[in-house]
Amino acid sequence: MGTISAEPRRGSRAGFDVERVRGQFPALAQSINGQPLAYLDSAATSQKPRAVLDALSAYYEHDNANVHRGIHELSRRATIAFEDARGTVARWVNAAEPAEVIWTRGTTEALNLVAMAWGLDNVEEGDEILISVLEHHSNIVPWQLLAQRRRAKLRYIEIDEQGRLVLDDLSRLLTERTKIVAISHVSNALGTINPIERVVDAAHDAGAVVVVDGAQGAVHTPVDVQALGADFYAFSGHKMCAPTGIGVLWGRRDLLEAMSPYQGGGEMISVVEREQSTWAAIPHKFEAGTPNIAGAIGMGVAIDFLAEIGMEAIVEHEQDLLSYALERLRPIPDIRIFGPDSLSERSAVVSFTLGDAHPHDISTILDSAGVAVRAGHHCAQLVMKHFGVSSTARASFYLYNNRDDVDRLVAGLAQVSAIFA
Ligand code: 7TS
Repeated sequence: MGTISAEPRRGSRAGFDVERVRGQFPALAQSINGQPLAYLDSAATSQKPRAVLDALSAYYEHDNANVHRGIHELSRRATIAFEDARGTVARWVNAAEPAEVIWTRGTTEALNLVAMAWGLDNVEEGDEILISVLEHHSNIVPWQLLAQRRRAKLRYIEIDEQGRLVLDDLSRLLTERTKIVAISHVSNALGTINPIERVVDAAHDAGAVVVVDGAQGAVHTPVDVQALGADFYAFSGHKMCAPTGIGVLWGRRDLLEAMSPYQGGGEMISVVEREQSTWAAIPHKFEAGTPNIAGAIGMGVAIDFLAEIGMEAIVEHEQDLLSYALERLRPIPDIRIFGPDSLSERSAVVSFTLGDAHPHDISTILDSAGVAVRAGHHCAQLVMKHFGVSSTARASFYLYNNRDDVDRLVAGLAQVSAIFA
C-alpha cells in the first residue's frame, strides 16, 4: 500500500549509512555562523545530491535544446531525457502509464490545474468541495477560488487535539453535492499522516473525485497511486532532492482526457485555426509552453538516487530520527509539541513552541548555532488557529540528517530557554 503503516517496516537499515548519504550533499558540508550546518528545514525544501547537480550541468553543457520540436541531435537527446524522466516518475508512483504524469511547477500548480481544469468543468452552483483544516494554503486557496467562481460551498473536515482528521462524521460531510475531496497525504505543519484510503473509499462512495496533496507524502512514504485509489496526486520535486520549479500532477487517464486544458500555448495543441483549436493528447495537453526540461531531468535523477538507497530504508531512518528527537525534546520544560502522540501517525516533522519565546526568536537563536529550522505559520494558518497560536518553530528531518543534528537542536533550545528564563 502507498501509505506509511503502523506495521514494522520491511527492509533493513543494515545497508543505510547516513554519513555516506550525507557526503553526497555538498550544501551540508558548510559552516553557518562558525558551526557546522544542521539543516532541519527539509519540509520547506530539501538539499540536492551531487548526482542531481551534475545532471543539471551535464544537461546544459551537452544536451540543451527545446523538446519535442527539433529533429536535430541535441533536441533528440533533450526530448529522450525529458520523456525518460517522466517514465521514471511513473514507475516511482506506480502510475499505469507515463502519459498520466503531467509536469508542473510543483504541487501548487498541480492543485490549481485540477481546480481550474477539472473544477470549472464539473462544479456547479450549490455543489460542495470538501477539504480539511489540516491543509497547506495551496490545498485551500485554489478551492476557495473555484468555489467563488462557481458559487459552490467549501466544507471542512475538522482536526482533533492531536492534529488528526476527525473522520467519524465523514459520511455526514459527504453529500450528493460533494464533487471534490482534496486532502493532504502528510501534513507539513504537524507531520500527521492521513488515512487516505479511508477518505478515498468514502468519497468515491459519495461519487466525489479525490485529489491528494502529496507534497510531503511523496517525500516520506513510498507512493503507489493505484493502490491509494485516488484520482489525482500532486507533488513537488524540490522536497525530494530534485531542483525547484518542477513537480508532478498524476491523474487517471479517463479524467485527464475528459478535462479541458489548463493553459493555452505551444505544445498543447493538435491543430490551431482562427477561431478555435484542438488539443494534443495527454500529457502534452496540460503542458503549454517550454517546460522545465532540466528540472524534469533532475527529478528523474533524484528519483534514481532515492530508489538506489531505497524508500523503505529512508523511511525507517527518518522514523528512527523522529523517535529520537521526540524522546529528547519531550522532557524540555515548557515545550509544547504539536501533532499526533503516536509515532505511527506522524512523519519526520516536529512543530513546537517553547515557553513565551517567539518562534522567530527561537529560529534566530538556533541559526546563530548553525541549526536551520523554519518558524512561522507554515502556510497552514487554519492549523495554527486550531491550536490557538500564530506560529510554531518546526524541525523537519530527511535522509541526510543524523542524531547529531537532533542533539544540536536540543542544545540550541537550551540556549533559548536560558535567554528567555
Ligand atoms: N502542500 C504541502 C503539504 C506542502 O508542504 C507544500 C509546501 C505545498 C503543498 C506547496 O508545495 P510547493 O512546492 O508548490 O510550494 N510546503 C512548504 C513548507 O512546509 N515550507 O515551505 C514550503
